[in-house]
Amino acid sequence: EPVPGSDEFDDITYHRAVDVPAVRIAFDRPEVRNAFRPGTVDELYAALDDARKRANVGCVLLTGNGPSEKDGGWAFCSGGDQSVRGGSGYEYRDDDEADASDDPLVREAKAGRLHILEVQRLIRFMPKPVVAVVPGWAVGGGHSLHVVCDMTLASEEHAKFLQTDPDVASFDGGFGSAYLAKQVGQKKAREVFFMGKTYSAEEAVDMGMANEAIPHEDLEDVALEWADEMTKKSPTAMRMLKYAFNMTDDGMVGQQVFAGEATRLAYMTEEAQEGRDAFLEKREPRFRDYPWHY
Ligand code: 1HA
Repeated sequence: EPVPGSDEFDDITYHRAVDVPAVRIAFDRPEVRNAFRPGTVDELYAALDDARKRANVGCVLLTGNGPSEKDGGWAFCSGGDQSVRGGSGYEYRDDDEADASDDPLVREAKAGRLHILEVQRLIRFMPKPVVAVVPGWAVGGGHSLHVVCDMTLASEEHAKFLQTDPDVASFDGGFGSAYLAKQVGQKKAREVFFMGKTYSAEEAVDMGMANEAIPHEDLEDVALEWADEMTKKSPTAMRMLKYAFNMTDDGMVGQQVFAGEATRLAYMTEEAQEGRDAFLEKREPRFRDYPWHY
């Protein structure tokens, strides 16, 4: 069922599963293979952030609606909308208020955006699994999005994985390429970017960048089954595992995110509460009452 308020979205749809504590967020521009413009990215960020904050959501399914009414083609996402790409990024074309502003900084602020990278970070750091459900093309910045998701399920018949970044003079030098190399190995990742070949669902699975190729008509049902399975597990264990998987690749930020969860757990102990109580009661903490565990 639609999440309340989601009818305000133009470029995405946002639904909550009925029997599973999961949500489905979908690009909804099938006529352009679900390319994203700045407004799409804003909406995607808002929906993902909403899902992040909901304690009754344990899994996010990220997908693309389809097929295209024009030609029946399916897509997960074809990356940045090249028709609104300006001198320095992807531009809002309907920001009349900014256009009319006397303040050059306000006019400038509507210029090019590359804020899909903020969406990538949100997916990376949110404490629950995000699954890319790929019903068709995953291309350019859309390919990078599937790479950063925790897992990828792909339509056996229609999924196609392609990196066009250097064809359009763009480059995702972060998760899209370097993290891809962790998944498929350096030689193969360089092939993906340097050769721009198209890979099927089965090839993506063999390479290690997708989890399973699934018959197209079953794709959404299987994605829900995966969400059902994952959301039966311990939320704390799942969160710690996601951050543990991330940590070695994310440097000090990875350590910070993982350690933040450790701190949260530590706050739940009596020992931590004694620290708080001692401060509030203006007395020495009685930490000698607590064991040095081994
Ligand atoms: O790399 C980054 C970034 C890196 C760092 C930081 C930020 C980043 C942000 C974005 C990106 C990028 O995404 S760069 C890469 C941008 N994307 C592309 O280069 C993909 C362009 N599209 C295609 O190569 C092909 O359209 C396709 C392989 C996805 C599908 O081919 P197909 O099935 O033959 O369909 P096609 O006829 O080409 O497309 C259907 C319609 O969708 C066309 O419109 P129509 O002629 O019907 O009016 C087509 O123009 C439109 N379309 C497809 N993709 C895009 C698009 N329109 C705008 N932007 C698109 N990305």
